[in-house]
Amino acid sequence: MEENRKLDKIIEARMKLKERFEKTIKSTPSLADDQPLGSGPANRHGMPKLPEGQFETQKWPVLDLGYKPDVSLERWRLRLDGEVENPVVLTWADFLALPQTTDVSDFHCVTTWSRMDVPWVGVRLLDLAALVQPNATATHIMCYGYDTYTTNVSLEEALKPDVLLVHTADGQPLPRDHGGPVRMITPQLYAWKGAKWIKRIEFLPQNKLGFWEERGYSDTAYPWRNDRYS
Ligand SMILES: Nc1nc2c(c(=O)[nH]1)N[C@H]1C(S)=C(S)[C@@H](COP(=O)(O)O)O[C@H]1N2
Ligand SMILES: [Mo]
Repeated sequence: MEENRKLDKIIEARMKLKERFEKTIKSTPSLADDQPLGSGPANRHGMPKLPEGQFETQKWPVLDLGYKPDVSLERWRLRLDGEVENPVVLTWADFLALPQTTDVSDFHCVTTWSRMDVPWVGVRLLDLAALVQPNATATHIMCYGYDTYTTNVSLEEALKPDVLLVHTADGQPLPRDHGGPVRMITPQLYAWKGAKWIKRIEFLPQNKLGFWEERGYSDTAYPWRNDRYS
């Protein structure tokens, strides 16, 4: 069946990508730091649940550039391009037809609040990358929001299984305030690395700074290193 072959191809491409980045992923700070900064029991990656300088909140504050784009599902598109074999533009139906991942993870904002154990549903960045097949020359991604926001992420961080493009949070469609219809989440990095209202992911042959990274935020953004500003 056509659908099965498509899925097999995604899985095969995903395994290849995983292999290519396995070593660098394993040595990234959020997995390999032997002296991570923070407190509380270990999270599922062995890091203290509450990173240094953070406090837990039950609320979910809203932070953005002040402009919240209103993107209908009919108009919504996600472009994946740049250093890839197979650039695509996905419609909402295309996006929902990709393998869906359910996960629970923590959300650490650089302004010091952490929202714990958020249930999410969405598509792994890894599965999107498997679909477009990054060239061997690709090292980073630049994510673009419908509001003109940009943020860059290295591929060894972006391809971790926790990194999702989510359309559902707390069992509800992702609210527009928080980046709905779809935003990215990066549980192992400060939350500004996850673009709300995401519309494009460009694979890059070298690093390039995004909106906040250009304005003095850390390029790497590791919560357990208190790595906030550069
Ligand atoms: N498109 C877009 N994404 C964005 C931002 C933004 O201004 N525009 N702000 C970032 C910052 S600084 C933070 S802390 C988080 C906040 O997400 P929240 O409003 O859902 O809490 O989104 C990040 N993603
Ligand atoms: Mo932020």
